[in-house]
Amino acid sequence: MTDDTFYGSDFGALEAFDPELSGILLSELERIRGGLQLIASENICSPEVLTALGSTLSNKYAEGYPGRRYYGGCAEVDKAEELAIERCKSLFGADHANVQPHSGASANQAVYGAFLQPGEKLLAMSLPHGGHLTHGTKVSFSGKWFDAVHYGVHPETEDVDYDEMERLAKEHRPKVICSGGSAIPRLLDFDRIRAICDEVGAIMWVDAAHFIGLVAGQAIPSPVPQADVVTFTTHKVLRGPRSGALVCKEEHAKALDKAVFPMLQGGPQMNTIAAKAVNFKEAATPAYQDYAKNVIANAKVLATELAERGIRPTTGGTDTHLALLDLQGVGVTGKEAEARSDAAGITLNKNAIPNDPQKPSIASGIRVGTPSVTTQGMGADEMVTIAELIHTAVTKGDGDPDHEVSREVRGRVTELVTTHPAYPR
Ligand code: DSN
Repeated sequence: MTDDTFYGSDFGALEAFDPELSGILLSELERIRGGLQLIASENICSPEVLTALGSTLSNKYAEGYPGRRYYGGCAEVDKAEELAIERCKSLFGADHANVQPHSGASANQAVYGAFLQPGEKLLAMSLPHGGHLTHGTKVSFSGKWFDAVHYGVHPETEDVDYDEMERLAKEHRPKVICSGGSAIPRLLDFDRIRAICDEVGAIMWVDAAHFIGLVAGQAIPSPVPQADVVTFTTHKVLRGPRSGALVCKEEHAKALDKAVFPMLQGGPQMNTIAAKAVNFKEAATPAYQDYAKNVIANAKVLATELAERGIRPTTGGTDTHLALLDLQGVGVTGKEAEARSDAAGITLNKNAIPNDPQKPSIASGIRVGTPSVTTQGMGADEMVTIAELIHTAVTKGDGDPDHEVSREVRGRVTELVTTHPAYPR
């Protein structure tokens, strides 16, 4: 070991000291490598991001903001956070960025902290129609402490019902209108949402957690010009560390910064902030822009191919990285489909579809996303194969890994991930 050995990525030392835990880390790596990862909210971040995450910046307490900390010794972490902030602002053309939220949920909490008093009104997409727990559901702080009203999707198009959003906005005069969610396959109409917010004097909050990576890669329109505040996670299509961030208009910077710290969080995770800086640099490259476009192209092929096999994408398809699939036509529940896919080496999740007759723990749908398989370099041909494998596993498998269908599909999955490996050796 030389003086310039980098402390923070010595896996051999961990293996020697703690074979039990290092074995789990290796098994998880093999799990990622061994199957198809189709969870729409996951991705395979770079070794460079992992290196920053596993660095000595993890040790540092740095409550406060760069140049205004409550601890000494912050000169280096200040530089890391300043880099992350500048890169984030430049990537999204934003007035202001806060890179301290520990997660998307924390970034969302900051919006409540900055703009709403307990009991005040929020208008957001309903969870069963594709929203998010932190958008005012009763089981979350957001629905317990704030008065949330929800719009949904249009019964015919299954896309966001902007007329309902407008009607409810005029009726309830919410202080904040939230758009975005976890299972919305179509682009949002930011001009229309801005107009509705202006009509009732509401703050326009876009939770862009799912699609911010597509915005970063210039593959879809950005909400930043219209929105007062945009919250997001950094680990989905964006492909950074598991974390959150927000960007906003200058006039809201102070209130949101105060809401993140000291209102909600203590010491920021400086190693994760460093990893976000690396990620923002990666996302500004032409290679990442190609990636973002390919993510969408792949999702469109996957949705079309599944539709041809009788598995119907809600809204008729997708403009983004994900498709929400209605399994009622093939007579399988989301829960069964998730288990059958899992047994065949395909990781995806059951998901409620709009007006789902099943309870959420069973669900009538599945959600599939292409961020990870696109990172692995898969393209249209592989999407056709994946659609065929999902269809086979879901309609002919039984959830038993030893079932003939599970074994056959797993064999084909192995071929795909062997030619397109995650974390190539
Ligand atoms: N759990 C995330 C997702 O899967 O979309 C949202 O928080």
